[in-house]
Amino acid sequence: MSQKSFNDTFLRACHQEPVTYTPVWYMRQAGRYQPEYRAIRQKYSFFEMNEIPEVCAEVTRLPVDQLGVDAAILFADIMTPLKPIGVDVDIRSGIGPVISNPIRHVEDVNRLGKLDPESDVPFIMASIRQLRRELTVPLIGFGGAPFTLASYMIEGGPSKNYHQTKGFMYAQPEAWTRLMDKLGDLTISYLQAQVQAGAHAIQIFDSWVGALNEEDYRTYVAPVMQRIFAELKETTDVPTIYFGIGAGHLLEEWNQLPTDVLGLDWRTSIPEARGRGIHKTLQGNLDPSLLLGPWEKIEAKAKEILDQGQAHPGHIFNLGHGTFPEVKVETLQRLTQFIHQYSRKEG
Ligand code: 1CP
Repeated sequence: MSQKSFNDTFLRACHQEPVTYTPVWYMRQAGRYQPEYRAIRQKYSFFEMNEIPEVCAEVTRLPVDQLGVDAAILFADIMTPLKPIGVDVDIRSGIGPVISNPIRHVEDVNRLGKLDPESDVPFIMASIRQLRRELTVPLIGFGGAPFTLASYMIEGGPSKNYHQTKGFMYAQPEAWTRLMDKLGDLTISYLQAQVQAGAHAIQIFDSWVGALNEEDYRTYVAPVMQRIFAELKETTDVPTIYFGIGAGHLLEEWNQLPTDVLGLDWRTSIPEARGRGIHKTLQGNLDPSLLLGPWEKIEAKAKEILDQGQAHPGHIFNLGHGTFPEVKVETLQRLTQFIHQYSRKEG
């Protein structure tokens, strides 16, 4: 079918190897801004789309075919592996994950089961195997980090301030550690299974960990993240990416973790991160809201980010957070073309 050769530019950038242009993909590149996604979503619930490998693979491929991005990200959610361990989660349109049995006490933590990826989420493995055969760009597998998963499990849904999550962490530190350990085990086995099935890289989303200060991050979260990345390094040979929002103050902490790539949101510039001694590959960091602005402003900012990224080996262009329903497909198409063309000329 596909005669195109495999494009490994994204993987080369992860490893800080020379590239002929700056690779790009977009967080939430499969989603409601695409008419094709909306049409499929009308027929299925989120988890049905996720659990039928043909549909999952189709939605994963959509942005690669439509935008020309340099990597695909598996269509799933960070909540996907939590259902089989006893978390009653639903994804509601316009809201996100909603959990009917939130964690309140240590007994709720003890009740959580253990994930066996091959038997509990076989559809994820099947989707990855299918995509591995079809794609000509790398496939990114992913999972949520323990803090961010715990925030949904404790709050019962999206939150603005994470009071309940942090309250649980401060008030019940032993139960918190047990929860981090369980979610750490789950994350390791889930991500190892994705790599075994064929994922070329792994991104761990710690979207909400920026709610913690440095000291609390070090005490309550860094140990589990250290264990996850160290085990993945030891047992797999794929690059890993760590990403969070509003977490610029944690960069020095993140830099000590055995991960290859750090994702920046738009609040921390690439020169600032480099100036603070971050030498890993950086991924980011165009403010997704700018995609609603005039093309001239998008182009000027993209140029600036590309120039900053090329000043040091290892840059992957991305948004500072996920794209969203109001963004136009044409804007992302034009941006992708521009990134490829401009960075090639410069490079
Ligand atoms: O192309 C892709 O990126 C699709 C795969 C993907 C990924 C990587 C989805 C599908 N979700 C995610 C990760 C995810 N899910 C994160 C980490 C990245 C981020 O910060 O955005 C988080 C925090 C979630 C939780 C979640 N699921 C939210 C956010 C809620 C909040 O707290 O603000 C939402 C809205 C969802 C639902 C969801 N997941 C994915 C899609 C396309 C959607 C929209 C679902 C729909 O069609 O109704």
